[in-house]
Amino acid sequence: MKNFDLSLYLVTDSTYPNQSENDFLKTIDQACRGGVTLVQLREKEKCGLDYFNIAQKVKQITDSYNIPLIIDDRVDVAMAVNAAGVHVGISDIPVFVARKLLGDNKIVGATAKTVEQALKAKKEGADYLGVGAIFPTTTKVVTIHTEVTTLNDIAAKSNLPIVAIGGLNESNSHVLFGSKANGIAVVSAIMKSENPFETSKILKQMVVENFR
Ligand code: TZP
Ligand code: MG
Repeated sequence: MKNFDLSLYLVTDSTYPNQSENDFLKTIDQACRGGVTLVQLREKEKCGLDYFNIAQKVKQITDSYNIPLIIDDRVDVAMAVNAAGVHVGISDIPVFVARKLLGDNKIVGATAKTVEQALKAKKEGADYLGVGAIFPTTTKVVTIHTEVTTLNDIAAKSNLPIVAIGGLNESNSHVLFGSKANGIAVVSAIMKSENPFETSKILKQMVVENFR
């Protein structure tokens, strides 16, 4: 069954300088132990083989914590490692195609920066929407600023679960308290943390106590 919790959604980054593969995997492991509820493997530069290989390793970790693994962009990689689903953006395989390829039992997430994009994603079969960037981000991404009011509008009109993304951390996520976001997606807050276990624990508690 398709069952997922957007409370604390870790999006990975394996491209930091001086980060070995082992460091990368250890960070994900610690984050899972700290309370992350969903993991998205996000690789923008890897070839298919390297994406597949790292996805298999990350899947071993997420499986051991019973946390769903989402693959960014690549439906083929998601299928190849039997991931829980895929996340697609505006320039990726369309939501309806991802849905057709993966079937109804897999999670298809989509990026939406406007109500129009959100309604299209919903119509095509998206299970949740990633909305942002709420704050400026240091993570390599092409994005635009999204107001919390826009996020609320997207949630109200699409009636889909929403995860907020973009520059979020423990000192600024309060802007989302009382919003229609179901949780936060973070890259650097956890991936760059000295203690990903503690950071995840703190973020998780904050979301559980203050989000809907
Ligand atoms: N989409 C919108 S902002 C973003 C993505 C993938 C990056 C978020 O990274 P960080 O480090 O949490 O700001
Ligand atoms: Mg994408």
